[in-house]
Amino acid sequence: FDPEKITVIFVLGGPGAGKGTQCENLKRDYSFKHLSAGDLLREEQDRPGSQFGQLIKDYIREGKIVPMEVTIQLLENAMRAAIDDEGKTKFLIDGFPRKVDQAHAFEASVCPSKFTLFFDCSEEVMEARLLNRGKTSGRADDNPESIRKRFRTFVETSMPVVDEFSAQDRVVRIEANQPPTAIYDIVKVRLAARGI
Ligand code: UP5
Ligand code: MG
Repeated sequence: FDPEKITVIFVLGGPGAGKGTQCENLKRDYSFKHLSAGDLLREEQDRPGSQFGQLIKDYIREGKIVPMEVTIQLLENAMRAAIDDEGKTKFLIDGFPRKVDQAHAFEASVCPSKFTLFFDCSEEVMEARLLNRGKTSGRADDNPESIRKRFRTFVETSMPVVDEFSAQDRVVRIEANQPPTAIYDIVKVRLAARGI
């Protein structure tokens, strides 16, 4: 992908921080394409004949990170399919990269990111949101045990990605312990400051 034409913004944050919710707002109001790595993995899991179905299912339930070969291929395919005719496209890559080596691989082999939007939310608040969603979501990982594992993976493995980007001044951090509309108001201001 040509970084002159393609804009990639990573959207990170713990499980239930509100990544998907805010991406939908941005997709509605800006010309972003929203690609959720978790959604792409769940689609691949359910695709008849997928050789990765069982693997993805096991990893998601355990809150573990699916090998990046699978996720990067899914993201790359989805990006190719979503690119506009003239080639200029802005992507929100939601929930990826979740590991430092994934960040390096994606930026080297697919496209460098412009910056990362990081939704910073307390575990207490995220847990309440996920348990509430779990009543109706049907997601195999919205149960107390999987949530605990997801939090652990986030702290141990995914936060280092945010820390590394942060040290390079490539993170826009948003306080996410507040109602969705309040968060979104801040997001808009902070994006404008970055020329979006
Ligand atoms: N909600 C949202 N914002 C709110 C607010 N401000 N106030 C009150 N409620 C709010 O929101 C979660 C819930 O909270 C919803 O009910 C929402 O209405 C409410 P959502 O916007 O969905 O939060 P999000 O951060 O997107 O939470 P999600 O559960 O999707 O986060 P995860 O990061 O856990 O899930 P994801 O789908 O990205 O990944 C799932 C699994 O896939 C991972 O654990 C991993 O096993 C695997 N995976 C990989 O292996 N590799 C990848 O690259 C990506 C995923
Ligand atoms: Mg999500």
